[in-house]
Amino acid sequence: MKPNHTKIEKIIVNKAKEFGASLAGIARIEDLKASPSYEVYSRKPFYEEYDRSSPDYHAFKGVEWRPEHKTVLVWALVHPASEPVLDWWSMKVPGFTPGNGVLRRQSKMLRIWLGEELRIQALSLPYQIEYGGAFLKDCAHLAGLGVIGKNNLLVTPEFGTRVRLRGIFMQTELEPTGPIDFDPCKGCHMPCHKVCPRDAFRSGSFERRYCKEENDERYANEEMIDGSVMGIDEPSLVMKPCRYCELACPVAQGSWKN
Ligand code: B12
Repeated sequence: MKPNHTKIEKIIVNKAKEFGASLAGIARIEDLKASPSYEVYSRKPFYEEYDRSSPDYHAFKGVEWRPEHKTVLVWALVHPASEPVLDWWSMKVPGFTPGNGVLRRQSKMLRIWLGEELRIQALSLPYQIEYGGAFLKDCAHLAGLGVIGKNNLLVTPEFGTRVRLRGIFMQTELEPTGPIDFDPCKGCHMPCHKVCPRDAFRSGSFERRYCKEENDERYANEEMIDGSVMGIDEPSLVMKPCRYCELACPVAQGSWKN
C-alpha cells in the first residue's frame, strides 16, 4: 500500500466515525462484483417484479452500477437490543426506520464532505439494490468490518451482528481496508439457527422465503404508535421486524449495552 493511500483511506474512515459511524471501511467495486451476492442477485432478485421470469417483470436489468464508481465507503451504526425502535418501520419516518434516518443524514454529510474537502465525487446509495444500492453485507465484509456469519448477517468483532449498514460509491481508486481474519462461527452451537420462528435455516443455510413469511406477517400486524416514539409529529402504523437470529448471536454480547 502506498503511503499517501494509507493516509487518505484513514482520513475518510476517521471522518465517517466523526460523523457518528460505529465502524467504517472501504471496498473496491471490482471485488464486490466478484462477491457471491452479485452473481446470485442478477439471476434471482428479491422483489418478484424484478425477476425476469416473472410475468410482472418490467424493469430489472441486472445489478447496474456506473463504471466511474470505483470504490465504496461502507459504515455501520450499532443497533443494540436495548434500542429496538431504531429498527421499526413506518412509511411516515424519513428513511422508514429511525436508524435509517440517522444513516441517511450521515450519508449526506459524508457525500458533501468528500466533494468539498477531498474533491471526490460520491453517490449516497439507496437502500434497495433494485434502485442502484449495493450488497452492504458483502461490502462490509470486503472492507473488513466483519464477516458473514451462519445467520447470513455481518458479524463484527465489536458489536456482533447488531449493526445496520450504509454505503457511498466514490469515483476514485482507493486501497480496500479489509477483509479481516475473524472466524466467530467456528465451534459455535448456532443459536441463530435454532431460535428462528420459521425455521428458515432448516437446510443448514438461510432460506429467504421462510424469513419473508415471518416479516410479511409482522407487516400484516402493524400497530398504531405515537409519533414521539418514532421521532415524528403524528401517530403512524409501525412494523417491528424480526431480530431473532440477530439477537441470538453470542459474539460481543455483554461488551456493549445490549
Ligand atoms: C432485501 C433484504 C431483506 C429481505 C431478504 C433477506 C435476504 N437476505 O435475502 C428480508 C426482508 C427477508 C430481510 C430480512 C432481514 N434483514 Co435485510 N436486507 C435486505 C437488503 C435490502 C438486501 C439484501 C439482499 O437482497 N442481498 C442479496 C442476496 C442475494 O444476498 P443474501 O441472501 O443476503 O446472501 C448473500 C450474502 O450472505 C453473501 N455471502 C454469504 N457468505 C459470504 C461470504 C463472503 C466472503 C461474502 C463477500 C459474501 C457472502 O452471499 C449470499 C448470496 O449467495 C439489505 C440492504 C442492502 N442493500 O444490502 C438488508 C440487510 C441485509 N438486512 C438487514 C437485517 C438486519 C435484516 C433482518 C435481521 C431484519 C431486520 N431486523 O431488519 C433480517 C435477517 C435475515 C437474514 N438472516 O439474512 C441488515 C443486515 C445487517 C447485518 N448485521 O448484517 C441489512 C444490511 C440492512 C441494514 N439496514 O443494515 N432483509
